[in-house]
Amino acid sequence: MGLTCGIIGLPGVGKSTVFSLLTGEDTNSYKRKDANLGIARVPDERLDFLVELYKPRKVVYAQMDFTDIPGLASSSGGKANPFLQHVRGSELLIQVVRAFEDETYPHIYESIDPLRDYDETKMELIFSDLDLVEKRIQRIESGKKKKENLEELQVLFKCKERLEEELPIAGLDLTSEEERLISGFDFLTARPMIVVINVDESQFRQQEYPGKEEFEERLNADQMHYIVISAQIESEINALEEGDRMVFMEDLRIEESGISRLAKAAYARLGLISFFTVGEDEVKAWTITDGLDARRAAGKIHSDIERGFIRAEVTSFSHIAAEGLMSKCKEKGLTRLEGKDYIVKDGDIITFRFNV
Ligand SMILES: Nc1nc2c(ncn2[C@@H]2O[C@H](COP(=O)(O)OP(=O)(O)OP(=O)(O)O)[C@@H](O)[C@H]2O)c(=O)[nH]1
Ligand SMILES: [Mg+2]
Repeated sequence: MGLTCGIIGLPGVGKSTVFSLLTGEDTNSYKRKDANLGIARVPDERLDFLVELYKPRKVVYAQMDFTDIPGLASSSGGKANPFLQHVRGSELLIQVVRAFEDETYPHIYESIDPLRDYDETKMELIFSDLDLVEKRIQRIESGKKKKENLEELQVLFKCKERLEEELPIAGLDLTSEEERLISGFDFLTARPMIVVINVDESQFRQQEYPGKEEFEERLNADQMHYIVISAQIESEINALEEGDRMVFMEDLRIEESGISRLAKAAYARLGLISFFTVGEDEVKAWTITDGLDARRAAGKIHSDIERGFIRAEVTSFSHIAAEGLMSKCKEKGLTRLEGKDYIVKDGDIITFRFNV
Protein backbone atom coordinates (compact mmCIF):
# COMPACT_ATOMS: atom_id res chain seq x y z
CA MET A 1 0.00 0.00 0.00
CA GLY A 2 1.26 3.43 -0.90
CA LEU A 3 0.82 6.85 0.59
CA THR A 4 -2.93 7.38 1.02
CA CYS A 5 -4.31 10.62 -0.38
CA GLY A 6 -7.87 11.92 -0.25
CA ILE A 7 -8.98 14.32 -2.98
CA ILE A 8 -11.40 16.96 -1.74
CA GLY A 9 -12.92 20.24 -2.89
CA LEU A 10 -16.14 21.86 -4.05
CA PRO A 11 -18.37 20.22 -6.67
CA GLY A 12 -17.29 20.53 -10.30
CA VAL A 13 -13.81 21.84 -9.62
CA GLY A 14 -12.18 18.93 -11.46
CA LYS A 15 -11.46 16.46 -8.65
CA SER A 16 -12.40 13.43 -10.72
CA THR A 17 -10.53 14.83 -13.71
CA VAL A 18 -7.41 15.19 -11.56
CA PHE A 19 -8.00 11.72 -10.12
CA SER A 20 -8.20 10.19 -13.61
CA LEU A 21 -5.10 12.04 -14.71
CA LEU A 22 -3.13 10.75 -11.73
CA THR A 23 -4.35 7.17 -11.70
CA GLY A 24 -5.42 6.52 -15.27
CA GLU A 25 -8.74 5.26 -13.92
CA ASP A 26 -12.09 6.11 -15.43
CA THR A 27 -14.55 7.68 -13.07
CA ASN A 28 -18.28 7.74 -12.97
CA SER A 29 -18.48 11.38 -12.12
CA TYR A 30 -22.13 11.44 -13.18
CA LYS A 31 -22.98 8.89 -10.53
CA ARG A 32 -21.74 10.99 -7.63
CA LYS A 33 -22.72 8.27 -5.23
CA ASP A 34 -19.47 6.88 -4.06
CA ALA A 35 -15.77 7.29 -3.75
CA ASN A 36 -13.41 6.41 -6.60
CA LEU A 37 -10.28 4.49 -5.63
CA GLY A 38 -7.13 4.38 -7.71
CA ILE A 39 -3.40 3.86 -7.56
CA ALA A 40 -0.65 5.93 -9.13
CA ARG A 41 2.92 4.94 -9.61
CA VAL A 42 5.31 7.63 -8.39
CA PRO A 43 7.58 8.48 -11.32
CA ASP A 44 11.27 8.56 -10.48
CA GLU A 45 13.99 9.12 -13.08
CA ARG A 46 16.55 7.65 -10.69
CA LEU A 47 14.66 4.39 -10.55
CA ASP A 48 14.37 4.41 -14.36
CA PHE A 49 18.13 4.79 -14.56
CA LEU A 50 18.70 1.86 -12.18
CA VAL A 51 16.29 -0.29 -14.17
CA GLU A 52 18.29 0.39 -17.33
CA LEU A 53 21.43 -0.60 -15.48
CA TYR A 54 20.22 -3.79 -13.80
CA LYS A 55 17.52 -4.93 -16.21
CA PRO A 56 15.75 -6.64 -13.31
CA ARG A 57 12.92 -9.14 -13.61
CA LYS A 58 10.76 -6.93 -11.44
CA VAL A 59 10.50 -3.19 -10.89
CA VAL A 60 8.63 -1.66 -7.98
CA TYR A 61 7.93 2.04 -8.01
CA ALA A 62 6.66 3.88 -4.97
CA GLN A 63 2.91 4.17 -4.96
CA MET A 64 0.24 6.68 -4.04
CA ASP A 65 -3.32 5.59 -3.35
CA PHE A 66 -6.00 8.14 -4.20
CA THR A 67 -9.60 8.42 -3.05
CA ASP A 68 -11.79 10.80 -5.02
CA ILE A 69 -15.09 11.83 -3.46
CA PRO A 70 -17.99 13.91 -4.76
CA GLY A 71 -18.03 17.51 -3.58
CA LEU A 72 -20.92 19.10 -1.78
CA ALA A 73 -21.73 22.76 -1.43
CA SER A 74 -21.59 23.16 2.32
CA SER A 75 -22.85 26.72 2.48
CA SER A 76 -26.23 25.27 3.37
CA GLY A 77 -25.70 25.97 7.06
CA GLY A 78 -22.62 24.04 8.06
CA LYS A 79 -23.73 20.56 7.21
CA ALA A 80 -20.93 18.02 7.12
CA ASN A 81 -20.32 16.30 3.77
CA PRO A 82 -20.96 12.58 4.48
CA PHE A 83 -18.54 11.58 1.69
CA LEU A 84 -15.70 13.00 3.78
CA GLN A 85 -15.82 9.78 5.79
CA HIS A 86 -14.09 8.08 2.86
CA VAL A 87 -11.00 10.28 3.15
CA ARG A 88 -10.80 10.41 6.93
CA GLY A 89 -8.01 7.86 7.17
CA SER A 90 -5.87 9.50 4.45
CA GLU A 91 -2.31 10.47 5.27
CA LEU A 92 -2.57 13.51 3.00
CA LEU A 93 -5.46 15.62 1.76
CA ILE A 94 -5.33 17.07 -1.72
CA GLN A 95 -7.62 19.98 -2.21
CA VAL A 96 -8.51 20.77 -5.82
CA VAL A 97 -9.45 24.39 -6.44
CA ARG A 98 -11.04 25.57 -9.66
CA ALA A 99 -9.50 28.38 -11.67
CA PHE A 100 -10.57 27.15 -15.13
CA GLU A 101 -13.37 28.90 -16.97
CA ASP A 102 -15.92 26.74 -18.72
CA GLU A 103 -19.29 28.17 -19.67
CA THR A 104 -20.71 24.78 -20.47
CA TYR A 105 -20.01 23.69 -16.93
CA PRO A 106 -20.53 26.74 -14.69
CA HIS A 107 -19.07 26.92 -11.22
CA ILE A 108 -21.72 26.25 -8.56
CA TYR A 109 -21.34 29.85 -7.41
CA GLU A 110 -21.22 31.09 -10.99
CA SER A 111 -17.92 32.83 -10.58
CA ILE A 112 -14.29 31.82 -10.40
CA ASP A 113 -12.82 32.67 -7.02
CA PRO A 114 -10.17 30.24 -5.77
CA LEU A 115 -9.77 31.89 -2.38
CA ARG A 116 -13.50 31.68 -1.66
CA ASP A 117 -13.51 27.99 -2.63
CA TYR A 118 -10.43 27.28 -0.54
CA ASP A 119 -12.01 28.91 2.51
CA GLU A 120 -15.25 27.10 2.00
CA THR A 121 -13.55 23.73 1.85
CA LYS A 122 -11.62 24.61 4.98
CA MET A 123 -14.93 25.29 6.71
CA GLU A 124 -16.30 22.03 5.42
CA LEU A 125 -13.46 20.16 7.12
CA ILE A 126 -13.96 22.13 10.31
CA PHE A 127 -17.69 21.34 10.35
CA SER A 128 -17.01 17.70 9.74
CA ASP A 129 -14.58 17.48 12.66
CA LEU A 130 -16.87 19.52 14.87
CA ASP A 131 -19.69 17.13 14.10
CA LEU A 132 -17.50 14.23 15.18
CA VAL A 133 -16.39 15.97 18.37
CA GLU A 134 -19.91 16.94 19.37
CA LYS A 135 -21.27 13.46 18.80
CA ARG A 136 -18.52 11.94 20.90
CA ILE A 137 -19.00 14.48 23.69
CA GLN A 138 -22.70 13.73 23.70
CA ARG A 139 -22.10 10.01 23.83
CA ILE A 140 -19.71 10.32 26.76
CA GLU A 141 -21.95 12.69 28.66
CA SER A 142 -25.04 10.60 28.24
CA GLY A 143 -23.24 7.31 28.86
CA LYS A 144 -22.50 5.45 32.05
CA LYS A 145 -18.73 5.80 31.82
CA LYS A 146 -18.37 9.55 32.08
CA LYS A 147 -15.88 9.27 34.96
CA GLU A 148 -13.59 6.92 33.05
CA ASN A 149 -13.65 9.23 30.04
CA LEU A 150 -13.16 12.50 31.85
CA GLU A 151 -9.72 13.14 30.40
CA GLU A 152 -10.87 12.46 26.86
CA LEU A 153 -13.82 14.75 27.44
CA GLN A 154 -11.51 17.56 28.45
CA VAL A 155 -9.45 17.23 25.28
CA LEU A 156 -12.60 17.06 23.19
CA PHE A 157 -13.76 20.34 24.69
CA LYS A 158 -10.42 21.88 23.75
CA CYS A 159 -10.91 20.64 20.19
CA LYS A 160 -14.46 21.93 20.11
CA GLU A 161 -13.40 25.38 21.22
CA ARG A 162 -10.66 25.46 18.63
CA LEU A 163 -12.95 24.37 15.80
CA GLU A 164 -15.58 26.88 16.85
CA GLU A 165 -12.93 29.56 16.39
CA GLU A 166 -12.75 28.20 12.81
CA LEU A 167 -9.22 26.95 13.33
CA PRO A 168 -7.77 23.52 12.47
CA ILE A 169 -6.95 20.98 15.16
CA ALA A 170 -3.46 20.76 13.63
CA GLY A 171 -2.35 23.95 15.40
CA LEU A 172 -3.73 23.02 18.81
CA ASP A 173 -1.13 22.77 21.55
CA LEU A 174 -1.63 19.30 23.04
CA THR A 175 0.48 17.13 25.30
CA SER A 176 1.43 13.73 23.94
CA GLU A 177 -1.05 12.16 26.33
CA GLU A 178 -3.82 14.41 25.02
CA GLU A 179 -2.84 13.56 21.47
CA ARG A 180 -3.02 9.88 22.29
CA LEU A 181 -6.52 10.30 23.66
CA ILE A 182 -7.84 11.69 20.39
CA SER A 183 -5.58 9.88 17.92
CA GLY A 184 -8.34 7.46 16.98
CA PHE A 185 -10.58 10.16 15.56
CA ASP A 186 -8.63 10.87 12.35
CA PHE A 187 -9.55 14.52 12.42
CA LEU A 188 -9.45 15.99 8.93
CA THR A 189 -8.17 19.34 10.15
CA ALA A 190 -5.26 17.56 11.80
CA ARG A 191 -4.11 16.22 8.42
CA PRO A 192 -1.47 17.75 6.18
CA MET A 193 -2.87 19.15 2.95
CA ILE A 194 -1.63 20.35 -0.42
CA VAL A 195 -3.58 22.38 -2.96
CA VAL A 196 -3.94 21.68 -6.68
CA ILE A 197 -4.99 24.73 -8.66
CA ASN A 198 -6.78 23.47 -11.77
CA VAL A 199 -6.37 25.93 -14.63
CA ASP A 200 -7.45 25.95 -18.26
CA GLU A 201 -5.27 26.11 -21.32
CA SER A 202 -5.08 29.85 -21.72
CA GLN A 203 -4.49 30.33 -18.01
CA PHE A 204 -1.78 27.73 -18.16
CA ARG A 205 -0.10 29.49 -21.07
CA GLN A 206 -0.29 32.87 -19.39
CA GLN A 207 0.44 31.58 -15.89
CA GLU A 208 -2.46 33.73 -14.78
CA TYR A 209 -5.97 33.14 -13.41
CA PRO A 210 -8.66 35.14 -11.58
CA GLY A 211 -7.69 36.12 -8.05
CA LYS A 212 -4.22 34.60 -8.38
CA GLU A 213 -2.26 37.17 -6.43
CA GLU A 214 -4.57 37.26 -3.45
CA PHE A 215 -4.96 33.47 -3.39
CA GLU A 216 -1.29 32.61 -3.61
CA GLU A 217 -0.51 35.22 -1.00
CA ARG A 218 -2.90 33.43 1.35
CA LEU A 219 -1.50 29.99 0.49
CA ASN A 220 1.96 31.26 1.32
CA ALA A 221 0.74 32.79 4.57
CA ASP A 222 -0.84 29.43 5.46
CA GLN A 223 2.44 27.70 4.49
CA MET A 224 0.40 25.61 2.13
CA HIS A 225 2.23 23.68 -0.61
CA TYR A 226 0.51 23.99 -3.97
CA ILE A 227 0.89 23.14 -7.63
CA VAL A 228 -0.81 24.55 -10.71
CA ILE A 229 -1.95 22.04 -13.30
CA SER A 230 -4.38 21.83 -16.17
CA ALA A 231 -5.95 18.45 -15.54
CA GLN A 232 -8.12 18.44 -18.63
CA ILE A 233 -5.40 19.50 -21.06
CA GLU A 234 -2.94 17.08 -19.59
CA SER A 235 -5.44 14.23 -19.81
CA GLU A 236 -6.11 15.05 -23.45
CA ILE A 237 -2.38 15.12 -24.15
CA ASN A 238 -1.88 11.79 -22.43
CA ALA A 239 -4.42 10.25 -24.77
CA LEU A 240 -2.32 11.19 -27.81
CA GLU A 241 0.32 9.14 -29.57
CA GLU A 242 3.84 9.55 -28.27
CA GLY A 243 5.02 11.83 -31.08
CA ASP A 244 2.06 14.19 -30.93
CA ARG A 245 2.29 14.20 -27.18
CA MET A 246 5.82 15.59 -27.24
CA VAL A 247 4.79 18.32 -29.68
CA PHE A 248 1.90 19.45 -27.47
CA MET A 249 3.92 19.25 -24.30
CA GLU A 250 6.62 21.38 -25.83
CA ASP A 251 4.10 23.82 -27.19
CA LEU A 252 2.50 24.22 -23.75
CA ARG A 253 5.86 24.06 -22.01
CA ILE A 254 4.77 21.18 -19.81
CA GLU A 255 8.08 19.81 -18.63
CA GLU A 256 6.89 17.43 -15.99
CA SER A 257 3.72 15.39 -15.63
CA GLY A 258 1.07 16.27 -13.06
CA ILE A 259 1.66 13.11 -11.04
CA SER A 260 5.38 13.77 -10.95
CA ARG A 261 4.91 17.29 -9.65
CA LEU A 262 2.20 16.25 -7.24
CA ALA A 263 4.34 13.43 -5.87
CA LYS A 264 7.23 15.81 -5.31
CA ALA A 265 4.97 18.29 -3.52
CA ALA A 266 3.48 15.50 -1.40
CA TYR A 267 6.89 14.09 -0.45
CA ALA A 268 8.17 17.55 0.42
CA ARG A 269 5.09 18.36 2.49
CA LEU A 270 5.28 15.10 4.40
CA GLY A 271 9.05 15.03 4.75
CA LEU A 272 9.40 11.79 2.82
CA ILE A 273 12.42 10.53 0.90
CA SER A 274 13.23 7.47 -1.22
CA PHE A 275 15.98 4.93 -1.05
CA PHE A 276 16.53 2.08 -3.49
CA THR A 277 17.40 -1.58 -3.40
CA VAL A 278 18.87 -3.06 -6.57
CA GLY A 279 19.64 -6.44 -8.07
CA GLU A 280 18.92 -8.65 -11.05
CA ASP A 281 15.74 -9.88 -9.40
CA GLU A 282 14.28 -6.59 -8.40
CA VAL A 283 14.87 -2.87 -8.40
CA LYS A 284 12.66 -1.13 -5.90
CA ALA A 285 11.96 2.33 -4.46
CA TRP A 286 11.21 2.55 -0.75
CA THR A 287 9.53 5.52 0.85
CA ILE A 288 10.62 6.57 4.33
CA THR A 289 10.44 9.58 6.60
CA ASP A 290 13.45 11.84 6.27
CA GLY A 291 15.73 11.39 9.27
CA LEU A 292 15.28 7.64 9.68
CA ASP A 293 18.38 5.66 10.66
CA ALA A 294 19.64 2.71 8.63
CA ARG A 295 18.36 0.07 11.01
CA ARG A 296 14.83 1.44 11.01
CA ALA A 297 14.94 1.92 7.26
CA ALA A 298 15.81 -1.78 7.03
CA GLY A 299 12.70 -2.49 9.06
CA LYS A 300 10.66 -1.06 6.20
CA ILE A 301 11.79 -4.02 4.12
CA HIS A 302 11.49 -6.69 6.77
CA SER A 303 11.50 -6.82 10.54
CA ASP A 304 14.12 -9.62 10.37
CA ILE A 305 16.54 -7.28 8.61
CA GLU A 306 15.95 -4.63 11.27
CA ARG A 307 16.44 -7.11 14.09
CA GLY A 308 19.52 -8.77 12.60
CA PHE A 309 21.00 -5.57 11.17
CA ILE A 310 24.79 -5.64 10.82
CA ARG A 311 25.72 -2.98 8.27
CA ALA A 312 24.35 -1.04 5.36
CA GLU A 313 26.32 -0.87 2.15
CA VAL A 314 25.43 2.57 0.77
CA THR A 315 26.04 4.22 -2.59
CA SER A 316 24.64 7.65 -3.43
CA PHE A 317 22.60 7.80 -6.59
CA SER A 318 24.74 10.69 -7.89
CA HIS A 319 27.81 8.45 -7.74
CA ILE A 320 26.29 5.59 -9.64
CA ALA A 321 24.84 8.03 -12.17
CA ALA A 322 28.32 9.47 -12.72
CA GLU A 323 30.24 6.18 -12.74
CA GLY A 324 27.62 4.17 -14.60
CA LEU A 325 28.31 0.94 -12.72
CA MET A 326 28.11 -0.22 -9.14
CA SER A 327 31.42 -2.07 -9.49
CA LYS A 328 33.16 1.20 -10.43
CA CYS A 329 31.72 2.87 -7.32
CA LYS A 330 33.14 0.05 -5.22
CA GLU A 331 36.54 0.25 -6.89
CA LYS A 332 36.74 3.95 -6.25
CA GLY A 333 35.65 3.62 -2.65
CA LEU A 334 32.40 5.49 -3.27
CA THR A 335 30.37 2.70 -1.71
CA ARG A 336 30.48 3.03 2.06
CA LEU A 337 29.74 0.66 4.90
CA GLU A 338 27.47 2.39 7.39
CA GLY A 339 26.32 1.40 10.87
CA LYS A 340 22.84 1.32 12.36
CA ASP A 341 22.85 5.03 13.27
CA TYR A 342 23.57 6.25 9.76
CA ILE A 343 20.78 8.59 8.63
CA VAL A 344 19.53 7.44 5.24
CA LYS A 345 19.64 10.11 2.51
CA ASP A 346 17.31 10.64 -0.41
CA GLY A 347 18.57 8.58 -3.35
CA ASP A 348 20.73 6.17 -1.37
CA ILE A 349 21.14 2.74 -2.92
CA ILE A 350 21.41 0.29 -0.07
CA THR A 351 22.28 -3.35 0.44
CA PHE A 352 21.63 -4.45 4.00
CA ARG A 353 23.81 -7.04 5.68
CA PHE A 354 22.05 -8.87 8.43
CA ASN A 355 21.88 -12.03 10.53
CA VAL A 356 18.74 -14.06 10.83
N1 LIG B 1 -12.29 23.56 -19.39
C1 LIG B 1 -11.93 22.75 -18.40
N2 LIG B 1 -12.84 21.91 -17.91
C2 LIG B 1 -12.47 21.10 -16.89
C3 LIG B 1 -11.16 21.09 -16.35
N3 LIG B 1 -11.11 20.19 -15.35
C4 LIG B 1 -12.35 19.65 -15.30
N4 LIG B 1 -13.17 20.19 -16.22
C5 LIG B 1 -14.58 19.89 -16.48
O1 LIG B 1 -15.35 20.25 -15.36
C6 LIG B 1 -16.38 19.33 -15.16
C7 LIG B 1 -16.34 18.80 -13.74
O2 LIG B 1 -15.16 18.06 -13.56
P1 LIG B 1 -15.09 16.86 -12.54
O3 LIG B 1 -13.69 16.35 -12.58
O4 LIG B 1 -16.18 15.89 -12.75
O5 LIG B 1 -15.36 17.65 -11.17
P2 LIG B 1 -15.47 17.07 -9.69
O6 LIG B 1 -14.73 18.02 -8.82
O7 LIG B 1 -15.05 15.66 -9.66
O8 LIG B 1 -17.01 17.23 -9.40
P3 LIG B 1 -17.92 16.40 -8.35
O9 LIG B 1 -17.47 14.99 -8.34
O10 LIG B 1 -19.28 16.62 -8.85
O11 LIG B 1 -17.71 17.06 -7.02
C8 LIG B 1 -16.23 18.25 -16.20
O12 LIG B 1 -17.12 18.53 -17.25
C9 LIG B 1 -14.79 18.41 -16.63
O13 LIG B 1 -14.62 18.00 -17.97
C10 LIG B 1 -10.21 21.99 -16.92
O14 LIG B 1 -9.04 22.06 -16.53
N5 LIG B 1 -10.65 22.80 -17.94
MG1 LIG C 1 -16.08 13.91 -9.08
